[in-house]
Amino acid sequence: MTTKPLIGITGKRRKGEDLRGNLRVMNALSFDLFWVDYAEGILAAGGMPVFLPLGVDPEMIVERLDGILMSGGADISPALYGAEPQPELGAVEPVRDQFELDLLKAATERELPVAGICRGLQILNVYAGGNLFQDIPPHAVRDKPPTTRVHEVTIEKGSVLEDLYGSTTQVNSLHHQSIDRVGKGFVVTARSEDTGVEGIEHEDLPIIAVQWHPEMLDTRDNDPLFKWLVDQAMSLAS
Ligand SMILES: [Mn+2]
Repeated sequence: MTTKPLIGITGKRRKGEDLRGNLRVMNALSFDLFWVDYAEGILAAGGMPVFLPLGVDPEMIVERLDGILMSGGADISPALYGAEPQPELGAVEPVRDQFELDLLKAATERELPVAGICRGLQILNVYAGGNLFQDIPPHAVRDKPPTTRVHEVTIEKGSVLEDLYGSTTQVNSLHHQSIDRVGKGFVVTARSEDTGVEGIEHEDLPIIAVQWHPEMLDTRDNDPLFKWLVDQAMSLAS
């Protein structure tokens, strides 16, 4: 196949006034922002990254995409999993939350391959009816470079993640939230030493997600998660 599979990548929206170096005349304008490292990981794996602006129609874009990468970012509104906000909750982005839930609805209906990273794992879990711990400080290691592998993850035998990473792997950890109750259809296949959820996969659909950030590690360009997503998407695209 000569055509590369199209992998949609989610981002976030900011006002111009919140962006350094922005012209003041554009303070009231909105900007959609995307991390380059996710796109680089997809490119290295042989895919074609497509940044998804928040205004795009989820059903229409899903018809054109071959896979989706749900990226990291802000905390998810606790109201979406029936919880009250706790004091440690960070700023939430309801427009992004709703866009991503609609995107996942459209993607799962079409059985599109989906990979989730950090917030991406969390929104998949919330989409599936699970909930989150709103603050788990030991995993928010933000005083070291994001390439730093700060804890081990143990991976379930026979899982997709084991196939990709082996039975254990060392990972970075920038998240201050994590999965509490797992959503319907998902199984936990990776955990940290303190038993926190670090990876999930779907029982029937081509969906896997991790709590760490493979796109920030020095192994990014050979990371098996990006390869898995592109390979899955390729079989759909061909
Ligand atoms: Mn962690």
